[in-house]
Amino acid sequence: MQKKDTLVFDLIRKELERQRHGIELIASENFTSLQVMEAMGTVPTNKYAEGYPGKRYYGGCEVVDEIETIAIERLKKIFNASWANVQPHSGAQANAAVFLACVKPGEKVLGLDLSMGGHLTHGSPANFSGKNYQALFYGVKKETGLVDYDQLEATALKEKPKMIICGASAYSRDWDYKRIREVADKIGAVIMADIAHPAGLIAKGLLNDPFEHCHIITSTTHKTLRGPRGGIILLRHDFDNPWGIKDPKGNTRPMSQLLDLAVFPGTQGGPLEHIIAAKAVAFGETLTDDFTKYSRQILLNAQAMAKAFVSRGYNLISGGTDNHLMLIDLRNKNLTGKKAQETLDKAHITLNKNTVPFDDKSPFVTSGIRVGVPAITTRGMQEKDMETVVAMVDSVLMKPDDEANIKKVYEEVKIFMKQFPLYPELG
Ligand code: DSN
Repeated sequence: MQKKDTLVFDLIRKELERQRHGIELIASENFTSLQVMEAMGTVPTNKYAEGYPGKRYYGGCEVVDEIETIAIERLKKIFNASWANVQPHSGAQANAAVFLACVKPGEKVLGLDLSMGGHLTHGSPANFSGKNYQALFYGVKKETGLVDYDQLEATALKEKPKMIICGASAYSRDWDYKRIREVADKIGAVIMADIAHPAGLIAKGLLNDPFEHCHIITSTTHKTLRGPRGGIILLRHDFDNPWGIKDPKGNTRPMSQLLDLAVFPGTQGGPLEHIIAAKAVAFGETLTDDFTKYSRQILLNAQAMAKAFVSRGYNLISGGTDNHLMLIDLRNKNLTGKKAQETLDKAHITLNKNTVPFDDKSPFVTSGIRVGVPAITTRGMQEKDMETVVAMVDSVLMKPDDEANIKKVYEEVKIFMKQFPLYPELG
């Protein structure tokens, strides 16, 4: 019998304990259900299934065909979509496939600047999207912290990018998708909306619906959607390709076919069918009333948390939040994001440093932190608990060099989190 690899499994156990004891405020993280995790560790991982259900390059795909079809159908139902691809290994892979399908190397794309809350794959020079394409950016307005749609429009009309990208990693407000569509229509651009962060809230109709106005939607599955780590691409309307975009052989095809080809064989080989099985389970959960309640609680918690921070003199970019996260400028507290992250880590409170718009510090230091509530909401926290969490965060940040206080908060966090058990079935 094969000997259990205790070196690795002991560390996995240690990670479970870390997750159990800490307050998780990283806006992009969440805790999947046990059945989602269970599905990830199953035998479809052994199967090669290049292609799509009913059209694979390998034999023996009849069962994974059924699994992938369930994932697709459930996902379409969640978002009232007409087509979905559940194979992207991550959000970055989903975005890469959309770029490959819609833009030729060297052509222009327009996205939200990374330093203003955008994402690496929306044109950052460090990423394929900025290296292979000519990336242009819009930002947020200095006075309001809101997306500068006037700048977006002016840049789009002047530069005529082939694709406009909306969506963000660190933006706490809802989007005006209608306005973006009006701009795109003036120049014949495709719109890709990357809804990785707020997808679960959009699924439940709690934020504006990007599908009404944006041509292509991408997302991850592990943030507010609370599924396994992974990516997806969706269309509500299978555009008959008015842009005349061609496949690699020079044929004009519907957008759904161009995107399928861009995922496989364009950017990926064999799909991760065990992860697709877990996506199917998670999408089943998303369709339940319990998930509706969970998503509403995210919004209530985010509002309560924002209020608690503001009442302690924290400077929230844009003054508040419409979604699951907030971005806090720490300059009035004489702290960098780096110092805040590192100090809170010692107290077992996890979040990430983040640049704030018009930051004067580097992305390694930053002037801000990003705080999100999806994970603590999954743990069962409600509005009243936000006050407790913010009080602990504030206690650490106000005395960042007071090791005794940090230790005291660390102990308080451990006791507090016992009220919100995580995976008790795992012993
Ligand atoms: N890294 C993710 C986040 O934290 O928002 C985005 O991909």
